Amino acid sequence: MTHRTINNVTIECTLGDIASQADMDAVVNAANAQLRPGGGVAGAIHRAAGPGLDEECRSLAPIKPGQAVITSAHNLPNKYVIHCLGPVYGVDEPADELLAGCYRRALQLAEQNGIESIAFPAISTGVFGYPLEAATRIALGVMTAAAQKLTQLKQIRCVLFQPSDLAVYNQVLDELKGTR
Ligand code: AR6
Repeated sequence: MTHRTINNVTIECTLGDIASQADMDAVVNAANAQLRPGGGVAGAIHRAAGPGLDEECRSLAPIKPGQAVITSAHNLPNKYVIHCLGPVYGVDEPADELLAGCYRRALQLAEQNGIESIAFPAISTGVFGYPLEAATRIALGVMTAAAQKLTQLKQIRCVLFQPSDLAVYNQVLDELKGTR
């Protein structure tokens, strides 16, 4: 697993299913505005969490691109789910700022809730069509910058679904090592 450590915060990249990260306090959902079960990450998270999650989400919806909300994790093996609405590429603008906002807000919610470990999927890079490499630079850029100031979070895991996506994450994380 490729990783780097900044200010005692480990950022790591791995292949896997976001709904099977049993050792993480929190997992992040690539949500839709209504916070309903959908395909991809949202489908996997809601399937594993059970109907209680859908019920809890109803009162928190709708959310806007760039926003994030936190719920309990129900039947998932975690304590919390942080639901982020990424931008639909080519529709929600400025896409880069909205995507960065998702990652920043999720990290802020984690800090406020005493979360020590969190797993992120590659938000917006599936159904929402954000090009993976550009999205990766934003995700890892926010994480590496935020790591300098985190006090609660100790472990940030990027969970990729495809080996080719993991290779891009690893390469960008490697490049960032040279810049800080
Ligand atoms: N674990 C980790 N990564 C996954 C998983 C999984 N189980 N499944 C897919 N991915 P997406 P978005 C990867 O479409 O683009 C939903 O229907 C996938 O390969 O889940 O933000 C919602 O309801 C891709 O790289 O999220 C929304 O309507 C990345 O996760 C909409 O899709 C994100 O893919 C959100 O679209």
